[in-house]
Order: sequence, then structure tokens, then C-alpha cells
Amino acid sequence: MKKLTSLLAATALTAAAALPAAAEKWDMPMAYAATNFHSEVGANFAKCVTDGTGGDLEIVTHPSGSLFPGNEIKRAVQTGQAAIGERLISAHQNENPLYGVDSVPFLVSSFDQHEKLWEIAGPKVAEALDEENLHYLYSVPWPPQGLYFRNEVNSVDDMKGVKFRSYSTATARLAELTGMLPVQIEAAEISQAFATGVADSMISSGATGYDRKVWEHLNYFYIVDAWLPRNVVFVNNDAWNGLSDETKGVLESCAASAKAEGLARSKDYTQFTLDGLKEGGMSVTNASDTLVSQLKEIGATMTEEWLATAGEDGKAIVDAYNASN
Ligand code: PCA
Repeated sequence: MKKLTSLLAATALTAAAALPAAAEKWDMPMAYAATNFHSEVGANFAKCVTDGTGGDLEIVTHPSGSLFPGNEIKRAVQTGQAAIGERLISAHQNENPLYGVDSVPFLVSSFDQHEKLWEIAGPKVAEALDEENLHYLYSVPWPPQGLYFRNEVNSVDDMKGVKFRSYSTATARLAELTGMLPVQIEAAEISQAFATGVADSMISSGATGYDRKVWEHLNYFYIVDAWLPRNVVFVNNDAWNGLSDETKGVLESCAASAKAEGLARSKDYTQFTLDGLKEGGMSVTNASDTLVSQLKEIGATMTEEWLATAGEDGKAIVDAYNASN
């Protein structure tokens, strides 16, 4: 009997040694529709890692908030319920003001300015994420943010009392300062919110309005270029630390490709989606001079407020950015 047991054990050992290291599978929750460019870039990134590791690490994306809704993704990855995920980082400004550095109104209005800001701010955001058990991998900006309304708006007076869909601390504050009524809603839910009258306006990119076909409910888009928020892809630190150096290298090179692809696609999608809103029947115009100057005043207030909460780190980022111009 003893002989048989050791024979079986020896056979099992040989069999185990002959097998390749067990392949690992990571689920990657994402908040936006599968057809959105962030989600498509994420799917390409996942394939790049799966192929690049010869299937040793398979990443499977779950768009549209199907695995975790947007507002739960960061916590899910922090706690290891998911190994990797993508999240609109400014939605977490209430946890750390640095997460809202991409939503300081009118600090930057174009992709080029925004990338410059992110070169300075990105490493600080990565440090803050690391303190929360998250390893920063890559991030991609949304196109510039403009204002959507059901009814025509020429000045802040026209915004009073309007129900406004917010997605972050900054968007909710903008609503308060313009006399609107903010309600936080994930992009995956906005078509329904506009259809049922839960909201009659929002600030977002042409991309999100186009993806959600908001022309079915809203009629006006005003180009404001208030800021460009970012989606960040991060990995649970323990999951990251458990990877071989070789696998980490594959993730890093796939992340670099995803960052470049994402930026290029975001730029390309900007005009395409504004044209799409027009084709859908919306009026797409610059905001009136009155509205722009009123929004700039509100932006100055929000900038002061952000600097007050973000302290030395925030000031250092803004100073370094301004000095680089
Ligand atoms: N779309 C996302 C965030 C910024 C954007 O352009 C949204 O509206 O949720």
C-alpha cells in the first residue's frame, strides 16, 4: 500500500512538472459602452496582453458597467474583487483632490495642453493610487467637455433650476454655481435619465452624447472646452506584485500602445461625434460670449476651491504647468 501511494505521488509530481504554469485570467470591469473608444482600446490592450504572454495571463474586458457599475470599479480593484479595471478618475475627487486635477475648469482646453498637464500631474496621481493599493497602468483623455441642454441656453440665467446630470465632484459643483440641480448618473444610465426627465442637461464630450444617442431627448450642444477628464486603467497592487518581470514587461508595453492609440482615437472622435450630434438633429454651436464669460468666472471660483483643497501638491502641479507654457 505504501509503495502504491508513493508511486501515485511520484506520478502526480511528474504530471505536474510537465504542465505549464497555470494560466491566470483577469476580469477587467469598464464603465462605458463596448463601442466607445475607451472600451475598444481596453479590448485591444487585453488582447495584446493575452497574446503577448502566450495565454499565461488572459485579460477579459467587461464594458458597460456589466461586472461592476462605474462608481464601484475603483473599490473592486482596490479590494481585489477584480485584478484590473478602468475608471473615470475625477469621479473620485472627493477621496483625493488630486484625482480632480483633470477637471479644473479652463486650466486646459485642448488635447495638447491637456497632455502637457498630465505629464506633470500623472506621476502624482499614480503615487496617490499606489497608496490605495492600485498600480497605475495607462490612461486616456475624453474629448473636451461641452454643455448639453434640452432647451436653448444663452446665459447662466437660462440654467437656473435645470436638472443636470453630473459625473464628478467638479460637475456637481458647476451645477450648484449655475443654479442647476445636480444628480449623479453613470453614462450607461443617461439615455434613460433623459428619456424620463430625471435630467435635462449635462456636461460631457460629443463622444458620450453620440454614444448614447442623446439627440433623441436633448436639442442643444454648446462647445465650451471646459476640461478633458481621463479614464485610468489600474491593477490591484497584490495582483501586480504577483506577476513575473516578463509578464509585467508585456503589460507595460501593451499599456504604452493603448495610451497612444487611445489619445489618437479620442482626437479623431472629437469632430466625428460633433458632426454625429448634428446629423442626429441637434444644434451644435459655440456657447454665447455672455455664457462663456460667466462660465469663466465660475471656473475661477472652482479653480480657487480646488487649489485650497489640493494644497501644496496641487499648487506645484498648476505652477509647473503654467511655467511650461
Ligand atoms: N464622458 C464621460 C466622462 C466624460 C465624458 O466625456 C461621461 O459623461 O460619463
